[in-house]
Order: sequence, then structure tokens, then C-alpha cells
Amino acid sequence: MPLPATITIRRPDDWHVHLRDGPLLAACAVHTARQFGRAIIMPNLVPPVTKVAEASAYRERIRAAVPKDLRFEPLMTCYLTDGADPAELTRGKTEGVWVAAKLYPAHATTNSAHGVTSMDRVAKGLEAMEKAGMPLLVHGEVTDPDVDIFDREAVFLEKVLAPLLKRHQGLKIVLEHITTREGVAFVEAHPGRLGGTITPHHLSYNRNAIFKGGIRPHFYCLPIAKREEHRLALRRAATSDSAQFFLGTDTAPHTTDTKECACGCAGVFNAPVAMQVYAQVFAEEGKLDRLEAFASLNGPAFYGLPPNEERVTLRAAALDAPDHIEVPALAKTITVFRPDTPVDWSF
Ligand code: OTD
Ligand code: ZN
Ligand code: ZN
Repeated sequence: MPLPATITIRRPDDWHVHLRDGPLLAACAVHTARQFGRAIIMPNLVPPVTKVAEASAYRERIRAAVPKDLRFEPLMTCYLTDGADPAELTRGKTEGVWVAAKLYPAHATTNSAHGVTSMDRVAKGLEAMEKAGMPLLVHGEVTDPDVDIFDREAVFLEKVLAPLLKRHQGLKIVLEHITTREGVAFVEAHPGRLGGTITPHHLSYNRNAIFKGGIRPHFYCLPIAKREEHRLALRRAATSDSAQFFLGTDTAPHTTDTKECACGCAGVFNAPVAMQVYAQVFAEEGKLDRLEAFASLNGPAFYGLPPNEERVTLRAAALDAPDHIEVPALAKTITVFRPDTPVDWSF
């Protein structure tokens, strides 16, 4: 079937974004706001966003960083720490500040040193969230250094997530940035309770890309890309008719120098190319008709929000995106993600 020259869908939302703060926020916010109507904002700042007042103040800084001609709504999350205060969680939800709370196992990814060390230590907070109807967003990897980095997601499902679902029967959970067929199967096994977000990068390359011709830091993120069979499982899930899977870019900017060094940071900055890469994947799978559900409908349905009314159009044309963006206040750049395979969509 010939591909259409354009595709028009409701404005998409991004259900997993790192916007950072200060100079990085100033440089990055526009790129997410150009593509997406709303975004779930990750709270892994230094220090992390754990209080309602901190989240409100951060939301104002984000709004101020978005150009006035763009309509963009930041949806805030609370960073769960050991002993998270149930009253603070409930209050933030009631006051319309928190949309969800985020569980980072301690040391699982960038700025997660304050993360949770055992589920017992957040049980009271999770009970409050169940009552308040506040979803839990999960970085689903165990952090035990004895578990191989490529197995950490699959082990997490069995060791942590399954008991958590049993213990908190009313809690809705998003398994974020899934990277394995086990992750896909686990989400599918829990309809009504679990959603899963999928990034553009995990859909477009497998772990070989990280080492092709040398070590390539801009393909390094956590959870790390897995084998080809897992990438194919993610592509099937994203383009399936299941409403449990939705868009979350996990765009995670680091300046180029902090990635291209002896111990480079984890994270892929994909905000300027996200919808183009997703469209490419859906086109390759012959499922462009499902792009709107994945990008613009399934996420709002999970969170109980209306879809955006506005429409956006993607054009079949070679990707038009810069190699990097500038961070003027730091006199540095951030390298923009680009898959090795062609991207024939423009936004
Ligand atoms: N993964 N980098 C970051 C976050 C994500 O686990 C994640 O959500 C980051 O830099 O904040 C990354 O590789
Ligand atoms: Zn994560
Ligand atoms: Zn993330």
C-alpha cells in the first residue's frame, strides 16, 4: 500500500519527559512543547521534587521556559523516597499539582540516589495513592549489581512488581520505558491496572547499535537497549490495538561533553525528533492508522483526561532536525538522537 503524503492526528502527549532545570530547561522545553500538548514531567532533579510546593514552583519555571505561542501543560509527579509522606501525596493530588508519583529503585538511573530502597518503606504512601486514585510510575529495573544489566527489567517484574500489584490491589501502575518482551507480556497480563510507555529509541535500535564500529554514547540510556527480539516485541505492542501501550519519549538531555567521556551519562535526547521517529516505526509496520491511538488517545484514557482537541500533521519528507541544540548559558551543546536507519517523516 502506498504511504500517505501526510497524516493528521490529535495533538499527542508525552507521558515521560525529563525537562531538567535552569539552562537545560531553557534550552529543551521548546522542543517538547512544539510536539506535545501535555507531558508528564519527571522529578529527578537535584535535589528531587518531593514536596507539593517544589512541584508548583518547578511547574512555573517550566511554563516560563515555554515560548508564549505554544500551548503546553506540564503534568507534575512526586519523587517517592523512603518514608514518603502519605499526607503530602494526598494533598498534592487534591490541590491539582501531582498527577502521579514516581518510583525509582535507589541508584537505578540518573539522579536516583534518593530513590526507594525497599517497598515496605513506601507502603503507606502507596496506600494513600490507591485511595486518591493517583497512578504509580515505575522505573522497572532491579539495582542489584549481581544481576546482569540486560536482565534487570525482567527480574524486576517478578521480584518487585508482581508482589507490589498483589499488595496494593487498587493501585494503577505505568511500567515506564519498557524494553523487553517480558515487559510487554507483563503489561498485557494486567489489563485495567497496568499501562506501559515505549520510547522512540527503543523502537528503532537494538543493543548492537551501542557498539557499532566503536562505543557510541548517544545510544546509551537506561534501561539499556536489549536484543532484536525485544525490539520487535516493543514494535508489535506499540502498533497493536491494545490501549495499554502509549507514548513516553523518556527524552533525557545531557550536554554532549558529559556523554562523550570516560564515564558518560545515560540518556537519549530525542525531543526534536520524537514524533518523526514514531511515525517512521508505525509506517514501517504498516500501522500508521494506529499512531493516533498510541500517541494521542491511550495515554489520556489511562490517566482519565480528555484527549487534545487540536490536530497536528506529519509529512512524508526527509527528517529535518539539527544534529545538536545549543545551551547558550553553558556554552555547550546537547546532541540530538538520530537512528542509523532513515526517518522519512517531518513534523
Ligand atoms: N534513563 N537517563 C535518565 C533517565 C532515564 O530511566 C530513565 O527514565 C536521565 O538522564 O534522567 C536514562 O538513561
Ligand atoms: Zn527510568
Ligand atoms: Zn526517564
